[in-house]
Amino acid sequence: MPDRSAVLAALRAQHIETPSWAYGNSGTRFKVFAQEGVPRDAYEKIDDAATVHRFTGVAPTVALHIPWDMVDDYADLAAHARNQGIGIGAINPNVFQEDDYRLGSVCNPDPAVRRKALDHLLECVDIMDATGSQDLSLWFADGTNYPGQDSIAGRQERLAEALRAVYDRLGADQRMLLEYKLFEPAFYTMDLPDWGTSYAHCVDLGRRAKVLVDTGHHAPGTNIEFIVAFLLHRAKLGGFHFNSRFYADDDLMVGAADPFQLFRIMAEIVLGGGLDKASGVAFMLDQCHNIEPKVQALIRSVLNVQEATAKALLVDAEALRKAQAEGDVLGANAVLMDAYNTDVRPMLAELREDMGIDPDPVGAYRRSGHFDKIRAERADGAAAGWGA
Ligand code: PSV
Ligand code: MN
Repeated sequence: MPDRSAVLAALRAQHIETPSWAYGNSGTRFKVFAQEGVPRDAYEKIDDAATVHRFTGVAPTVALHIPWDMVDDYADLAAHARNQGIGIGAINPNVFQEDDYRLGSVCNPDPAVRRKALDHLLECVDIMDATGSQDLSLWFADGTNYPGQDSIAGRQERLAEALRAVYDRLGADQRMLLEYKLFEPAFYTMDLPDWGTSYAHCVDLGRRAKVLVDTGHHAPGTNIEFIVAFLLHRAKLGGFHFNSRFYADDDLMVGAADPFQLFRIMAEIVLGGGLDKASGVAFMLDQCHNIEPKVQALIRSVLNVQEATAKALLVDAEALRKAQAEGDVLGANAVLMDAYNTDVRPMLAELREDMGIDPDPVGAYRRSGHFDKIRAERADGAAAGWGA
C-alpha cells in the first residue's frame, strides 16, 4: 500500500496554476454575461488568484495572457504578485485577435504578418524575463477553412521557422510549451491539430520545448491518458491546460464532466513520475466561468485536480505491477478502481488543517464575505474580459 505520509507530502507539494483570464468576464459567441466583482485590471486578477491560493494552499502561481494583462511595468506586476503571496506562471501570447491574423499568425502567407506575430512572441519572452516566468505557453489559431486555401506543408515550414526563432531567444531556465487543438477557429486544417504534430516540432526544437495537453482539445472518445503516458515517458510532457468538455472546447470546470477521466490522467502522471518536480509537468487550468461565480469556481477546480491526484496517489503501484506481470486483467483493473472509489476528502481535510487552512475551502470562501467585498470595491470601472 502507498505510504500515507508520502501521499500527503506529494499532495502538499503539488502546484496548480490558475489562469488570469478565468477571473475576467467571458462567454460564448452568443453572449458574455457580465458578473459583479470582476477584476478591472491585471493587478486585481492577481488579487483573485492570490485569494484562490489562500483558500486552497496549492495554487501559488497565475498565468498571464498578453495583451489582456498588459501593464506598463511587468516587474511591478510581479512584485505585486509576490506581495500577495503568489508568483507569475506561464505567459500566454495572443496572436489570434487582430484583423491581420485572418489567414493566420506565424503561418500566414504574408511575411509582414508573420513578422508581426513573431515580434509579439518575442515581446512575451521579454515579459517572462521581467516577471520571472519560466514557461511560454503557445497556442495558435492558425489553419485553413477550405481545401486548397494554402499549402499545408508550406505552413508547417513557416511554423517551424517562427518556433525556432522564439526557442533560440529563450533563456537557459525558460521553456516553450506547445499546445495543439483539433479544430476551431479553423475547420479544414489546424496547423497544430494534435499531439503528434506538436511533439514533432518539440523534438526538432530541443529539450526545453514540450507539449502542452489541453484536455478540451481532442476528438470525443480520445484516450487522453495514453497521450499523457506516451509524452511523459519521452520527457516531452510540458504540462496541462485542465478543463472539462462535453462536446468541444467547452472550458468548463475540470473534473466536472468526467472525474474518472481526470483520475485516469492523474494515475498515469503518478505512475510515470510526473509529480516529481524534476519532471517539470505544469498543472495549469484553462477555463472560463461564464455563468458561475469565478473565484469560487476556481477554488472548486483546484480541489477537483487535488482530489483526482489524491486518488491517483492511492493506487497500489506494487500490486498493480504484480497483477500486470501476471496477466491478471481483472486484478489490475481492480487495483485502479479501488483507488478511484476511495473517498479522499477526509485525508485532504486533514492535509489542509495541517497546512493551516480551512479543511473546507469552498465553504470557507462562501463564509468569508470576500465576494461581497470585491463586489463593493469593484462596482465602478470597466470589468476585464476578452480583449480587455
Ligand atoms: C483557445 O482554445 C484557448 O482556450 C487555448 O486553449 C489557449 O490556451 C487559451 O485559449 C488561451 O490563449
Ligand atoms: Mn488551452
